[in-house]
Amino acid sequence: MENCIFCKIVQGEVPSNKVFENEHVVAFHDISPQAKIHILIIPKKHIPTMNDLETEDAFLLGEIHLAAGQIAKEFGIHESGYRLINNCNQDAGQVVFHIHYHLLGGEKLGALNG
Ligand code: IU
Repeated sequence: MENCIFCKIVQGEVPSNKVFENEHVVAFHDISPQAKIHILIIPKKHIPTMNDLETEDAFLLGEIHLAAGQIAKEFGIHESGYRLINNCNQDAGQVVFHIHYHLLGGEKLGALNG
């Protein structure tokens, strides 16, 4: 998609600090980390939000989870623990409308309910 920053990262038109890539998925360090380890995992396909997923895209969620597990292992946090979060639309704080999952870890994370 023409004006999507994450599509540009996928295409290599915008630089990123990539930690994982395969046929369907790319992962890179978040530019504004909210935890010691904060990595974004995205499908290469442009899908704006979770609401826009089609049945044919379902396997991408599996790819993202598999990538998350592999990345967590590489960063040595698969045993200590980590969080995988998707923000969908404004109330959740989504600002980039190319579906992405935040992998957060490397420290004790706060409870979701505060
Ligand atoms: P959100 O779920 O849409 O709120 O998350 C967007 C994230 O993308 C946010 O954590 C930003 O720091 C991050 N990000 C990035 O890593 N690189 C970019 O070029 C842009 C945003 I724009």
